[in-house]
Amino acid sequence: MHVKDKMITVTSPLLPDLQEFQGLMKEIWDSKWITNNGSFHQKLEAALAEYLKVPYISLFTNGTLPLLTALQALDITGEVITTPYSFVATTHSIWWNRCTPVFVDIDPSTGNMDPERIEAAITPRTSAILPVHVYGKPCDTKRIKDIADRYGLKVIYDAAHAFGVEVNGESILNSGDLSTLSFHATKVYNTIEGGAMVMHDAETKKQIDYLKNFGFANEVEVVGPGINSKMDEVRSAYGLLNLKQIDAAIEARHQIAIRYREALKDVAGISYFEDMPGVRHNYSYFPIFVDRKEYGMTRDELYYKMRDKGVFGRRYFYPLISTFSPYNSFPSAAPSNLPNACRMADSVICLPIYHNLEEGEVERICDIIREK
Ligand code: T4K
Repeated sequence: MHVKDKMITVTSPLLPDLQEFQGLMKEIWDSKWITNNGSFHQKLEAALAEYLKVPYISLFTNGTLPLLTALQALDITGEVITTPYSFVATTHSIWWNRCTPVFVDIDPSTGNMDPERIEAAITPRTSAILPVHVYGKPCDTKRIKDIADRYGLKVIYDAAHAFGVEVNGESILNSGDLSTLSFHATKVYNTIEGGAMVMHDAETKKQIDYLKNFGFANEVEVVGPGINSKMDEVRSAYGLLNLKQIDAAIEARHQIAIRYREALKDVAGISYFEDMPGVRHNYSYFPIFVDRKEYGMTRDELYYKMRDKGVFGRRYFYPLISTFSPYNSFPSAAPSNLPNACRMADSVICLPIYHNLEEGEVERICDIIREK
């Protein structure tokens, strides 16, 4: 198929070498140990803790359950301050814990929750802040910590997009009380479905490990209202293999981001984020923002034009979570409270970016955006 005709999707999964994977499957078949904290699970936890530069990590079966479990483990009640500019799982985790999400606006220069807005949203019912490092761009963790400390609030970071992101050599995942990751097929690092929680101490890891296994501390003792959210051996083995190629995959994405920025820098009405100083980015997404007046076309006109030509970007994160039921009836969901988030959601297109997106494909995407 000619590059011109090929359908290009927003992402494409990083896959381990099939033969190597089959070799590990043989080991699992021989051992007959296929889930419940098996040896591949233990190896992957150790390898990820080292790669991610975090003291403790607990694997999960996806990126939603560690969010639910984090709120549960920290006994969060009442109101949780969060961002409307994320994937809906962020807010659902609050709702599933019978808490009330309180939306605050984002900083347009990062897409992340604006710390300025957090303090004004705190009430006597607030018990936690749940920010998202959206697109893997680090939140202002220092200011968020300062506010949380002053008001005695817990901080749980939804770091679903932030695999491998570092600030001045330190993992972003060490911020807050707990951080959660997604290893879904569409993420920079994937275990097909999968996720994890990062914590600071061994005691918390023990509690979380109990909670993800129904609360069992041993054969006869249940220490809390746990759930089943364990990762199995097959996906742990797959994850170990993918970890070997993650640095190369992130570098390939970096090169694609450089090409996009170079090709789009003179297109009036199209903007994008630059790298942040001191940050090791993971280039998990490449959002562009369309200014209708300057570009001469609406975001949706460009989005559908790209689709017509076989380029399937995505409008992450449109619509805002705050527009979905049941959240849209909350006072904090009013568009007047969230002008920056509304503007970003209405102008964003995430362009295709993945480890083996070819140079010619990037050119083809940029040509579509450049031609009017
Ligand atoms: N917090 C945040 C901030 C999140 O972004 C997410 C998930 C979560 C929490 C929850 O984590 P998980 O429980 O999902 O682990 C995707 C993902 O399903 C979701 O994981 C992700 N965020 C969200 C932003 O995007 P869709 O519905 O947009 O994906 P889908 O199926 O349309 O796939 C997009 C493109 O990827 C396809 O057009 C082609 C490609 N693709 C996809 C899959 C699944 C493949 O090439 N192969 C595949 O197997 O939600």
